Amino acid sequence: MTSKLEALTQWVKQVATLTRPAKIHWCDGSDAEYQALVQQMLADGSLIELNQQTHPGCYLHRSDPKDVARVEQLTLVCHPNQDDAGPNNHWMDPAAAHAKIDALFNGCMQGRTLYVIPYCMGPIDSPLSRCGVEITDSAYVVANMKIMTRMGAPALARIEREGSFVKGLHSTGELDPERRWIMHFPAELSIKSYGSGYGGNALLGKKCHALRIASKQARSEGWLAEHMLIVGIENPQGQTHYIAAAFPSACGKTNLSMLIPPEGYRRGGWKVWTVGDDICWMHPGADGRLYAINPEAGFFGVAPGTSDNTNPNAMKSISHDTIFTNVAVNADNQPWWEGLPGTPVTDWQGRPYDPANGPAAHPNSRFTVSVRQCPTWSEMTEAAQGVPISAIVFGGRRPSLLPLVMEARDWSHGVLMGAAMGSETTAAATGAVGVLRRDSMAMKPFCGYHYGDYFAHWLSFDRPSAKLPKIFHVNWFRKGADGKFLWPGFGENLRVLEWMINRAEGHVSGMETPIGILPAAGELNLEGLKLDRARLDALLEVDAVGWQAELNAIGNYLESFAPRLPERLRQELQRVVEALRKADAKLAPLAAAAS
Ligand code: OXD
Ligand code: MN
Repeated sequence: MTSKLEALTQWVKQVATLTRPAKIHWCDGSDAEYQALVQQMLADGSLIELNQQTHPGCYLHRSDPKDVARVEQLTLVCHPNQDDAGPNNHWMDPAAAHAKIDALFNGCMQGRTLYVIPYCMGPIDSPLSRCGVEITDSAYVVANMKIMTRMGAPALARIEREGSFVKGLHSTGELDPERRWIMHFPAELSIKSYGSGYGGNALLGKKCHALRIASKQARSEGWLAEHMLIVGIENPQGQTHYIAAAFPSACGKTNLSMLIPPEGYRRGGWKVWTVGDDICWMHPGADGRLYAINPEAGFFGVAPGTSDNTNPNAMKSISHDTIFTNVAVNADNQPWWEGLPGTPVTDWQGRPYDPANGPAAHPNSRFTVSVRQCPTWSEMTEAAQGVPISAIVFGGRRPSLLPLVMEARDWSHGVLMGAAMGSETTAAATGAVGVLRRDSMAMKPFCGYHYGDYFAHWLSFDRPSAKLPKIFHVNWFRKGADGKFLWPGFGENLRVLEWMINRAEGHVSGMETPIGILPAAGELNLEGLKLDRARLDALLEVDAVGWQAELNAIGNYLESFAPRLPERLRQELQRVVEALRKADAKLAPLAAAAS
């Protein structure tokens, strides 16, 4: 088959000449095609059938044990000019990069099928959506792309109409970590990925296209491509506010996007609507507000820790028609991971479970499932114009210092809060876990260009005609002296989101502090929550001495983006430093008590 679009046909031919596949398959995205691929993978062992009585349509894929997470050191952004990549990216000269990776692609698909996957990121008829074509030799990638994107015939029709698309070339190669690269060429709107079958490295629509390439496109076209969930909060009056929230990988974006309101809120008529759990594209609308779409059609969620206690909606979503990767199984051949009741019998590598080998499920094991299977799925995920955003939230895992919630005084301060974000590392990327690292806007692994230019782009949205959302910073992970989390998290986070909405609507006034606006006494609804005064004080404490050190560290970090660090951000930091200096050396705990 060929395409009406000559550029696409030519590119597929060129790739086939280089990679020499046995067969070429153009994906139509149909259910029949998906089922045929599943049967083929069951036959060749790349998928294992799970218990079809308890989990109909669910399968397990075990990856190569050395191919289980994103690999940041092998992920390159190849701008013609190295300075444009910034210190936040690994860079290689585009010509050298092409030569290096094309040598690996040479003949790599011999005996394999080359799949052509046309896909659309975002609702198929939305002007905010963007299309791409991924070429891969992995049936597992095709099956995942079918769930994660709008893939197949309708996407191809749009690509042929528009004439432009992001080109992504992927081969699992030999899965040899020594022969692995994930390369981005933003100026050419292209991606080349070799040697990994792992989600973020191989499902090119996700991190590679929807974040690294799209962030660069967004900068030139005046929008934002962000590592954010999108959640709708409907109040008892039937009004829905949409919130976009950025957290680093494996910090609970999926849980927050589909949270279950606490009992009292549920009874009162509050509802939560899930639009997306990982990526958000935001465009200024004609009315000056920011409108967001979720470019994805599925969740590629972290399995461990997901349970009926932490995320019942995710559990319902993945009870059927789900691909699991690197989870364990129990005696009844059901998927199992740490945090679920029961015991595993076979670990993620297919060995009889032995605690001496570590966790039964890989800490970065995943589920791939359509967003439509989520009980809180919002019809607005299909809205061509997107949803208006009332609040932007930044957050990370911070065991100390950062309060439960604080609001930026204005947009510049909010951009500073995002730029200053830090979090303890997780298993979503290779490397040490639990180390504090700065991760501006949770985009450290995903911003396709220089962070200094990216901060300037964020600041540029602050125009006279703009009606921008308020910006907040949250920390669900603050710990007490006993080393335990102070805040219960999960569904209770709605209490904090309600405060944000009340702030956005002007119903509460908050309390100014040097670091931002915190909830004033009585403004957080704590009804029905067992949280004593001392814990609340600890959650909202502003430790001036600790903050001085923090602001110092933020300043040093931001200066690593000089000379491209916007002066406005430097001034904003200076303003906070001054405000803190004027405040008492050790502020009395700024408590907001429940009324
Ligand atoms: C993800 C990640 O897979 O951020 O979403 O690593
Ligand atoms: Mn992510």
